[in-house]
Amino acid sequence: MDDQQQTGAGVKERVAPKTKEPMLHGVVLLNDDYTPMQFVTDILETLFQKSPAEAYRIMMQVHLDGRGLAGVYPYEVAETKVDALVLQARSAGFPLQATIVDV
Ligand code: TYC
Repeated sequence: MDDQQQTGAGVKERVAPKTKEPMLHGVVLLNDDYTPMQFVTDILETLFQKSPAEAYRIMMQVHLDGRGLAGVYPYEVAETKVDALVLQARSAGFPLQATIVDV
């Protein structure tokens, strides 16, 4: 009949916002001695939507440092990117690898 009933048992009062950011995961490319530089930059442009300049920068970072961040996504998207990368690399006969990390 009044406010008392509206806030009674079974009504959970919300203290946190309803929506929550999904945890983000980084896709990290790994260096190897056989995958051509051009193949890596192509993958970064097509699969990770990088500009040609950014794709080249990331590829060179991986080449020189051993690893580099290709992109940051919700887990299932990151997983799908890695699967597509590995499939394309193996189809082309290259050992390119990527791993998923928490960010
Ligand atoms: N190191 C490779 C080469 O010299 C190029 C390369 C860059 C390979 C980045 C993998 O993730 C990679 N051809």
